[in-house]
Amino acid sequence: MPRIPRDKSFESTLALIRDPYRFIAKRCQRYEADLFETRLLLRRTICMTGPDAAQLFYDPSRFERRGAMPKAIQKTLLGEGGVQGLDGEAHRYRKQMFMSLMTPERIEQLVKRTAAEWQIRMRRWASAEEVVLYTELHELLTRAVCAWAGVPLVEQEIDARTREIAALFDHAGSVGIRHLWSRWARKRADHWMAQIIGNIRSGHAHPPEQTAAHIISWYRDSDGELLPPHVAAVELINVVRPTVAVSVYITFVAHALHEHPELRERLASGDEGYAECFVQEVRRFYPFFPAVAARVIQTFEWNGYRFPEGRRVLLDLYGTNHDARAWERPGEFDPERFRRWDGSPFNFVPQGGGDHDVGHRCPGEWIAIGLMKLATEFLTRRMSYEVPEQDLSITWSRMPPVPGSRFVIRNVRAS
Ligand code: HEM
Ligand code: MYR
Repeated sequence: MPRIPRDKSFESTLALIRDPYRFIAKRCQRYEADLFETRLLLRRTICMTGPDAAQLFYDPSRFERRGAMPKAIQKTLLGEGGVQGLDGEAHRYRKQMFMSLMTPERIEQLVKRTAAEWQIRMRRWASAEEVVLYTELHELLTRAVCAWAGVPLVEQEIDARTREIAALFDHAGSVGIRHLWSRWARKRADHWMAQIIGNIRSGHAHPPEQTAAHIISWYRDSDGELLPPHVAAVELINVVRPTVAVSVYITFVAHALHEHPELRERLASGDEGYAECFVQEVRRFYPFFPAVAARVIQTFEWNGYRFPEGRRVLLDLYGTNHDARAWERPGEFDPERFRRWDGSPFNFVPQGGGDHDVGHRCPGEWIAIGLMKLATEFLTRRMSYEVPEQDLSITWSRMPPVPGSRFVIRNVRAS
């Protein structure tokens, strides 16, 4: 039986933190295998990359999520008690709640609401000396998604709420003070959302029926009970937070347009098919969510390798999106490749892979794509701007790895 290659170092957590997006693929190349074993956060962990590994990882009979995510990520980014840590029937039941929010009509309404916020902010940007796009997008998206989701925002609180939501994804994957700020933001955000759920349940607030706030407040779980208030809060944040995190992808849209100005004309012509290919290539090309974690349910063999019960397994998302077995010239930014893409749920996994309903694949993909296309339209057709000299390099050790300058623009004009 072949043995899973073992990484030489005793504990690899530091190496992973230093280079979270390339850590797994680099070592797999070194060991000439799809997988290797190491110790991460003091636990033996099998790290895997590529489409075959993704297909294995997304077989729900092999892996469970219970207890797989590091506590530090649950105490910040994800929260505790949410859909991400559920398995089997309980997961499928809860997942339906999220999937029911993602109808084309509802997504169209979110896109429209977001377009209105772009219009308002664009006017403000026109009179500003310089605009930091990434941070501006946090507030723009917070306003849009809260309105859409039925989450009330008091005007005086918007700045603080925006910062809290952004801290959940912008500072979760860091160490030191930034990480502590993310933990504090999680406490504040959970408390805030639990209050909103309480107001709805007590009849003091009545968001429209189709909104996430209404649906989550009144959702009956697989046991027939309403979700405990803190769990409902975590799930409502699971809609708001990642929508604001689309600011990362939109910043990458702006980055890609800057790096490849020759694409602008084609995008500005309103070619829908090409815009779709462009945003898909942004999601493939840029690093964002590094890896997903699970645990082996019962010992099994795969390609002769032994996966023992309880072992933690990480699937490399960035590396899979750049795997040369699935992608020609993976390091080149080329939207056209999506005209030839085979549509496999295992080779293109920026937001996870496999099946949306049965597995843990992100239910927010259509929102991300919709908001990225809208941003492309604004940045190519509905406004003009200049990109001054700045540090646009991607900091590979940062999660998420937004450009150093956070993308500054100036001389913004509506067009
Ligand atoms: C799950 C990435 C946007 C809601 C996930 C997963 C990833 C991911 C990697 C885990 C997949 C897995 O465990 O196998 C992203 C990225 C986004 C994004 C990079 C871009 C900003 C969204 C949006 C929403 C959303 C807009 C909702 C409005 C969720 C939820 C889950 C999830 C609820 C848990 C699903 C489950 O456990 O079954 N996302 N996501 N995400 N995402 Fe997203
Ligand atoms: C969201 O769910 O809010 C959208 C994506 C946020 C990505 C933040 C990236 C840093 C988190 C590190 C996760 C490490 C998992 C092993």
